Amino acid sequence: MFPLIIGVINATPDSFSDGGRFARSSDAVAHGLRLLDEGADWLDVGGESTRPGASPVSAREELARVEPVIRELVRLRPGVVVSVDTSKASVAEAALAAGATVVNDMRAGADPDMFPVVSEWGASIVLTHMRGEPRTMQKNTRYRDLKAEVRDALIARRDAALVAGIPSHQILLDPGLGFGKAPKDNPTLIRGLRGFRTLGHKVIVGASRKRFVGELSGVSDPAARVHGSIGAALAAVVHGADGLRVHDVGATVAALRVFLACYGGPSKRQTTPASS
Ligand code: HH2
Repeated sequence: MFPLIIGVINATPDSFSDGGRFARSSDAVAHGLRLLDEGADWLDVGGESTRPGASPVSAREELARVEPVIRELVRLRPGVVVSVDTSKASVAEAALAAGATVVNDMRAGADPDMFPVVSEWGASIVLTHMRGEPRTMQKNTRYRDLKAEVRDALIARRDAALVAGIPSHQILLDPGLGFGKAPKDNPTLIRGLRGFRTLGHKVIVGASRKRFVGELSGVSDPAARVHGSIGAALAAVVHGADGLRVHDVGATVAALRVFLACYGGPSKRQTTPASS
């Protein structure tokens, strides 16, 4: 199945892979339009970097970065699926009011107001596994049983989201590559994606430009990790990913078209997450 392609827009000054390139909202919007034209099904707009060691930003600052970008993208491309990459319920709520329909929450509802906001707005949510906080998450990357622990943590957050009234089909799961994981853990999680799918939700994955891709491919500049990122993306699709969060949309879509035609299997497109 052709996966959902989620194009990344980092409206931040400090993201690890493209920090500062789209800090001006007009640049972020132009980038988003380009990603749609290249084949993105959905755009993920973030205003706070979650790279290891990143410092938190205030809700006010985060919102000032993402809201105008979301509003303008929705105005220019009515019906576009936009997620807001945030862990703050207040930012999520304002982004939903601006036209986003999905919340991509790396902290999986740690803010006690997050699930109620998502439920009230009838939005979808991506629940990602992250151990600890971006500033410290790479300090303890030891797991007794990596796949089981990630799965159990996702089940716990999924159950909490269901209790808060978010419908099951509006919950997506993500094992959180690079978030509190040792380099060797990321390929293991990609190989284990089918195990997460058995939980009954779409599973998305973000390998794009990450450090483990750089280490495996020997490319230190994150922006030059496109080839390695595509390698991870193709493996993720083979192992059952429903969606790929990527920076290099055009290159990934082209690689997938060829790969899926040659590899075989259905090439039907995935459907984007619903909002009620
Ligand atoms: N990775 C990043 C940010 N958001 N969301 C999901 N669901 N899954 C991911 O793997 C994921 C994510 C980190 O990448 P990026 O946005 O490029 O960098 P930064 O956090 O420095 O802005």
